[in-house]
Order: sequence, then structure tokens, then C-alpha cells
Amino acid sequence: MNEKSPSVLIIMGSKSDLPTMEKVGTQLDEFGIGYVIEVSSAHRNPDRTMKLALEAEKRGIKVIVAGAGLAAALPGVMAAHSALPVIGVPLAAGALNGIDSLLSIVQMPPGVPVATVGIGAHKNAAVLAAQIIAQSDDAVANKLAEFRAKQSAA
Ligand code: RP5
Repeated sequence: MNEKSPSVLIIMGSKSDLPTMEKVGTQLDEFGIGYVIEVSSAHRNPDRTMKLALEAEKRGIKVIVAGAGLAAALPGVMAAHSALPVIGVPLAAGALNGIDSLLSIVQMPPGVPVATVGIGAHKNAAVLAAQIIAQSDDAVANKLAEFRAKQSAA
């Protein structure tokens, strides 16, 4: 985990989400982006979750990446309590294999968006976070350009 000057908050609803969500961090490492990881459920730890959202901007966070399975309220709750861009990662955690989480995360009410990636799409979440940060960080913009060039070549 890279906790130096974190500009991304990676948050998930349960430790059981970690195998997928830690890969967001692995990709951010490639872009040289600092991040911090938190586990806090919107349903099981509502007060702590709200505090993390309210304090994120003061911590210097620029983008929140929130992953959750099942009813998956976490990304929406982060978006409700923070003006930072929130990227939601639906996770396949139960009988509906992530369809439940996808619909819950993507169907936000008008005015409170969550940029929702595919089910388990940790890589796209990290790349999207990097694209947002690259708007004000040339080093990240250069790393992203290299990443895309390598991807095309491959
Ligand atoms: C969600 O419920 C979590 O994000 C996780 O994906 C799912 C199951 O949680 P555990 O019962 O494994 O803690 O809130």
C-alpha cells in the first residue's frame, strides 16, 4: 500500500472486497499516484463511513474509489457526503453475481453522480481516477500516455 501524499481514497464495504479492491492500488502504483485504503461499510459502520467522506477533501484526496457488493450503498453515501468525484466499483459478492451491486451503484438520483465502472472492473476504476488526477498533474499525464501507448502496442 502506498500511503505517501494520498490523492485517492480507496474504500470498500468489507474486508472480503480487498482481493479485488487492492488491485486498484496496484494500478495506481504504476501511475505513481498515492492512495490510502479504508474498509468501512455504509450499512454496518454508517457514522465512520460518513466521517471518512466528510474529511476526504481535507486530507488532500482528489478522487474516491468505492467498491461494494450486494446492496452496495457505499459509493452513493460517499458521493452524498463529499463533493469529490466518486468512482463506484460493483463487486460480485452474492447470489446475483454483482448485478445487484451494479444497479444499486449506477442508479444514483440526478445531481449526485457516481461514475460506475463494470462489475469487478478494478483496472478501469484506477485508470479513470488517474485520468481525473492527470488534469492537474503532468507526471501522471505522462505515465498515462505511456500506459496507453503500451496497451495499443500490445
Ligand atoms: C457488502 O457486502 C460488502 O461490500 C461486501 O461486498 C458484501 C459482503 O460483505 P461480508 O459479509 O463479506 O462482510 O457490504
